[in-house]
Amino acid sequence: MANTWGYGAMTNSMNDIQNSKAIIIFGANPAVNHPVGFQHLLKAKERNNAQLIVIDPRFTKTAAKADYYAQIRPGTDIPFMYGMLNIIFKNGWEDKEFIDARVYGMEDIRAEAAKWTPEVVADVTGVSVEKLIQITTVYAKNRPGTLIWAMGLTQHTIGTSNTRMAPILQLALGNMGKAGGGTNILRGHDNVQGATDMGCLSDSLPGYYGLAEGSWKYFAKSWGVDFEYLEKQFKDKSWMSKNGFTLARWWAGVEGVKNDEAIENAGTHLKALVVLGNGITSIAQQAKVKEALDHLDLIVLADPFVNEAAVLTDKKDNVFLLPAATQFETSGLVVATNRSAQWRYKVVEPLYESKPDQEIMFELAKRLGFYDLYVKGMMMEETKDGKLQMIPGKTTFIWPEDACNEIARIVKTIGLTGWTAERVKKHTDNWHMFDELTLEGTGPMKGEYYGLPWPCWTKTHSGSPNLYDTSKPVSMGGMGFRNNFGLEKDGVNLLAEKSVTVIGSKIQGGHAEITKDNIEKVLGITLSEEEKAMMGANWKVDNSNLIVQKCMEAGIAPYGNAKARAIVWNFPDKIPMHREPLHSPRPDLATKYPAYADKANHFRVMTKYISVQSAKDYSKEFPVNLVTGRLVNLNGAGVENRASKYLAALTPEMFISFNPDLGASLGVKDGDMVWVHSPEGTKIKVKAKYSHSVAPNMAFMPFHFAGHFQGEDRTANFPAGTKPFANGESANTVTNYGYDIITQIPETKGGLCRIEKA
Ligand SMILES: Nc1nc2c(c(=O)[nH]1)N[C@H]1C(S)=C(S)[C@@H](COP(=O)(O)OP(=O)(O)OC[C@H]3O[C@@H](n4cnc5c(=O)[nH]c(N)nc54)[C@H](O)[C@@H]3O)O[C@H]1N2
Ligand SMILES: Nc1nc2c(c(=O)[nH]1)N[C@H]1C(S)=C(S)[C@@H](COP(=O)(O)OP(=O)(O)OC[C@H]3O[C@@H](n4cnc5c(=O)[nH]c(N)nc54)[C@H](O)[C@@H]3O)O[C@H]1N2
Ligand SMILES: [Mo]
Repeated sequence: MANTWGYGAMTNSMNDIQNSKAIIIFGANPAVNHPVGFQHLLKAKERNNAQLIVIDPRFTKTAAKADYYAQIRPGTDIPFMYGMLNIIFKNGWEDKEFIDARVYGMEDIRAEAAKWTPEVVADVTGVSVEKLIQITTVYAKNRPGTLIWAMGLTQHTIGTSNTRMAPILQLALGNMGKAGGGTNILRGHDNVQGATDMGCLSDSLPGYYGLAEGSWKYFAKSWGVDFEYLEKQFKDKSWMSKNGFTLARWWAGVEGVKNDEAIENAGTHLKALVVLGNGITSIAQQAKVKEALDHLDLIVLADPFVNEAAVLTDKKDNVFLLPAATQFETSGLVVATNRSAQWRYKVVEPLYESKPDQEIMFELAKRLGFYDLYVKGMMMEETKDGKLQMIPGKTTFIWPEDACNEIARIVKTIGLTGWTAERVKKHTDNWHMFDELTLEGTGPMKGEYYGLPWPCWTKTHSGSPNLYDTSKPVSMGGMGFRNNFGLEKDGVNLLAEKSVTVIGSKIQGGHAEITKDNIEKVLGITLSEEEKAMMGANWKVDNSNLIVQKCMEAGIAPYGNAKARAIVWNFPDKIPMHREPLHSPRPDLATKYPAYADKANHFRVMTKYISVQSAKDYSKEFPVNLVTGRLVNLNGAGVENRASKYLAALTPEMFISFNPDLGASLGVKDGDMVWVHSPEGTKIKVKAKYSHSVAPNMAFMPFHFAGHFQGEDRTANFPAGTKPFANGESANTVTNYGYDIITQIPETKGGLCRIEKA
């Protein structure tokens, strides 16, 4: 998400969940996918008598530990949450004071919630009236409550709306900005938070700076590179600020791929694919992915294992496997799910001829002729007067320390200024000196929180363990909500009300984000001419750091103190609205809650919604609701683990699990081979596995397998000696078409399929 803070970042921490009185989980299965972190939830139950509530279409291992469980129909979490709000508002259980002082637009939410009576919700979600009332009552009466979500909410055409709805529920209950509360989004891969923060996204520069010209100019300056040089790398200037392709849809940009999905790519096509750290078979629409791979001029796969893209494609020339080193063979800063930094030390030198990723990228930059510019920023520093210079006497860089210091120097939006390599190493080395519950340090680490969770505003700042907590001074991680969307909207104040003062702040109530223009007025200070000369235009692009420094002196967060927005006026749905999945088992509801209008040029690709949904009643031919997800012994595309004899032995074959009742009606026995057909006309051959955890009209598949494609065993394509111990069809060959309207994440949870005995 381009404008994150709340979309993709955990507001509190796994540890802080031990402070919760209630834990509600929408679409996450931490017992399986975050088993180490799950221990904090179990401790919350044991020590705090926390009520654990799980909302999931499957009775998961997490659900097995829950006090309350609701078997929801995939893609109907918005109705479920509106149903909760309906009950909350009807009983006056909302936190009125919090809403009035800190939330914008709750009235519109209240009006929408009024439509979602428990009876309407029961019809749409499949969860009974009694269960909805019971869960809502338990959650509302046990505060603070934390709300956890993961891929069960995001992987839908309405994924973004889902991830807005959940914080709105928390805001209504006053559960934000508190220990034991918050929205705790369980991040996926190791360091995925760091990867997102660094802008591994096609719509933003690092640190969520976006792609506006001002952002490019700030980075050009901070990297010591001419803006004009960067501009020249694009076809014309306008392309600098346009989103690129996404991981989900790059295949549509390859020449020769048959599709009717118009692309907007400056009149050209993609010809080469370089992959560092993606399994490729984890992408939806594998038949399209394969077609694209076959049509590329060049494929480079840098991976410690054989990337199965090479097995999937029929392309014989210009496919290169580069041996990338693993995380154990390199070092650096990684970011945990709660925004904490940790240092990772190298365990062994890179084995054989493998190279760590940065060296592969350096070599590539050398061949492409921009290596000097690529590494220059690591040898620069800010001078006292807010200018930038090459560090005197420095002729080379030390990896990865200088890279971390460069990031700390430049990325101010999320407050990485305090993340110097030296400080982060000190935290990791002294991790035993931090409290498990509060993350606070003792002894030499006193006054800091473990891993300096961002925002870590200055080189001496404590880090911020719980976002939006006004009960702590800013110097110890306190802050209000961010002021990112102006001071008022249609005459309504967007800043926090007078009652919301961050402890120790010189300013009472809400205030704007701080710029060079407003700093004197907002902080009530007078700047010297010298200070004015060195100060950047606003806190995000202020190389002198003077704005942040003045804010710290005044006890305020530089990003302002505003209201959280329940209404996002620049999104297609201003408040979250229910829309049925494109392939819905309830066509009657698809008419009532239709998908979005088709969207041209969505990350450069025409993306279809209503035209797919309204084309026909898919549920007749494809009556089974399909959910995909994870297993504990396998990860992602799965090649890493299937290459381990012992992990592979736990699930030696790809399977589809469904209820014995469905099995009986299909005439399929446990262990039979079946064909799974998709509405796109693709099919996979997998083993049937009975399971009572899945509702009778549903099926579940893991997406960790590859090597087979639509019934064909392609594993002969593995170079000698590299074939994994377990191989099979990728679930993504039959996951249905559908992409989120904002992020373009594929709708891999909640499509339709038909199962037939093979
Ligand atoms: N062992 C293991 N651990 C992993 C991973 C792995 O591959 N293997 N992957 C890592 C990564 S990258 C990630 S992103 C995380 C993901 O972690 P999770 O999000 O926990 O993973 P999933 O199993 O994909 O989905 C979670 C649950 O969402 C449910 N669900 C599906 N549709 C819906 C819906 O519409 N509503 C609701 N309420 N629930 C729904 C599914 O039944 C499933 O139980 O796990 C990380 N941890
Ligand atoms: N149907 C369905 N599809 C899904 C999902 C789902 O729930 N259902 N979940 C989605 C989600 S949330 C995610 S995150 C993706 C995950 O899918 P992928 O991003 O494909 O995840 P991994 O399998 O972890 O892929 C990582 C690849 O990087 C390689 N690798 C490991 N370490 C290194 C390294 O240090 N350097 C380099 N260069 N390579 C390395 C591994 O060998 C592997 O090939 O799948 C997505 N796809
Ligand atoms: Mo993920």
